[in-house]
This record gives sequence, structure tokens and C-alpha cells, in this order.
Amino acid sequence: MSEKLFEALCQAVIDGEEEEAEALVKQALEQGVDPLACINQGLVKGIEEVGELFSNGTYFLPELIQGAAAMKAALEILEPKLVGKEQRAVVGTVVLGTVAGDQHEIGKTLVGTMLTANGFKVVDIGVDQKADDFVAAIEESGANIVGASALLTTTLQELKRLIDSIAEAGLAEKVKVMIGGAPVTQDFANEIGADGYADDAIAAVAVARKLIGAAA
Ligand code: B1M
Repeated sequence: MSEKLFEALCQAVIDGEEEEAEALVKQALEQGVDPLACINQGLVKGIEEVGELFSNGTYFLPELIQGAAAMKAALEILEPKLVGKEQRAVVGTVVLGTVAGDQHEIGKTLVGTMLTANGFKVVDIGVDQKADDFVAAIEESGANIVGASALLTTTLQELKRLIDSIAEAGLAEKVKVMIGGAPVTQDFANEIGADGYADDAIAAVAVARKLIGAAA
């Protein structure tokens, strides 16, 4: 039953059908389907296929934008269901953003949602953020973790720039740096001296907890 819904959701993203994607997630929620399963088994598969079709030249920028719009529209309905309404003690504060020159926001936002759902206070500074903007947000919020996302091979070095800027601002002892995004690897994280790397939004919660010594 859910399998068919996940397939339809995947297809709605591939086709860039925003209204269809919204209608399907509403239907899924009414049927009690797990919102995280809708994301991982439907939407993410769809957007990965869009990326594949873009890289092999079948899709062009308009289709890439449409696919992302369909995914975002569905996520906006699902994400509040993941976060829940109950008040909990704050586990830690995370400044989260996508690095300079990079407009990709979907994965970063999903990481923020999962962190929020698991008791972190998230200060989302958005996309295309310079290292100095991250540093200013860390100083302002007193965050103990900074999370940075990069989706382009051309913006990977911004992650290193961020780590250098944090050290220059004298914040290296106060804040742990967690990085992620499709081209980021554990090896790259080690190479640039990041404190943590996570492969996906669920792993990001475990990594964030570990970085500040919080109980699982
Ligand atoms: Co872009 N794009 N894009 N794009 N786009 C990629 C990344 C690409 C791989 C597509 C491809 O060619 N196959 C390719 C990069 C190639 C490369 O660098 N080697 C690419 C390109 C080339 C471009 C443009 C240059 C295209 C152009 O203009 N010619 C352009 C660049 C714009 C810019 O940023 N300056 C561009 C633009 C766009 C859109 C704006 C149209 C749109 C983004 C819309 C938006 O975000 N609002 C878009 C999209 C949608 C993609 C793909 C298809 C999907 C990205 C996505 O949202 N994935 C992508 C192909 C792909 O990744 N397969 C692609 C779903 C999301 C849930 O996954 O973001 O990986 P992801 O996040 C995951 C994990 O990575 C991890 O957890 C998340 C959730 O599980 N994670 C973290 C992410 N951040 C983390 C942080 C953490 C921890 C884990 O700690 C802090």
C-alpha cells in the first residue's frame, strides 16, 4: 500500500508536479504513513533521479528547478510532523547553513528539521553564507555546534575556509564543526580538520550528540 504511494511521490518529483506531490503527502499523512519514510523512500529517490537525468543531459535547469520545487512543497507539509509539538530541554545549539556560492538548501533544511526534532535549537542562517556570516551567527547565538552543508565540488573548499575562520575568531575551543552534503566524505572531513561528518540527516543527529557528549 505505502509502496505505491512512495512510487507516486518519487514520480511526482521526477515530473516536477508540485500539486501532485502535495496531494500525495497529505494523503499519506491521512493514512498514517510515517513522514520520514515518505521523505526517504519517495522524495529523496525522486530528486536523486532528477539529478541523474540532469547529469546525463536528459533534463536541463528548468526540470531541475521544478523537481526541487515539488520536493520542497511536499517537505513543507511533512517537516512539521517530524518536529512534533512537545517542549523539551535544549540538547545544544547549532548554527546551520549552506556555504558561500552554494544555493542547495533541501538537505541542509532536512538536517535542521531532524536536529530540531531531537531537541537541538537550530539557528538556520540559510544558503550561500560566507564563513564570516557563520562566525557572526556563532558569536550571537553562543552555539556549541556549527553545521555546514556543501553540494557542489566547487564549494567544498568553503568548508575549509569556514574552519579557518572559526579558528581565527578564537572560537575553535567553543564550537564543534559538523559538515555534510553529497560530495563530502569522511576522508575530506579528516583532511580539513572538521570535528564531525554525517552522511544523512539521521546520522547528523547522532554525530551532533556525540560531538557535545550528549546522551543518545
Ligand atoms: Co544542483 N547540482 N545545481 N540544484 N542539484 C547537484 C548537487 C548535482 C550533483 C546534479 C548533477 O549534476 N547530478 C550538480 C553538482 C555537480 C558537482 O558539483 N560535481 C549540481 C549542479 C551542477 C547545479 C548547478 C551548477 C546547475 C546549473 O546552474 N547549471 C546549480 C548551482 C547553483 C548554486 O548552488 N550556485 C544547481 C542548482 C540547483 C537547484 C537550485 C535547481 C536545485 C536546488 C534547489 C534547492 O535546494 N532549493 C538543485 C538540485 C535539487 C540538485 C540535486 C538534483 C538534488 C539536491 C538535493 O536536494 N538532494 C543534486 C543532485 C543530487 O544530489 N543527487 C544537484 C536531496 C537532499 C535530501 O539530499 O542535499 O544530498 P542532500 O542532503 C543529504 C545529505 O547530503 C546530508 O543529509 C541530507 C539529508 O539526508 N547532508 C548533510 C546535507 N547537508 C548536510 C549537513 C550535515 C550533515 C549531513 O551537517 C551539517
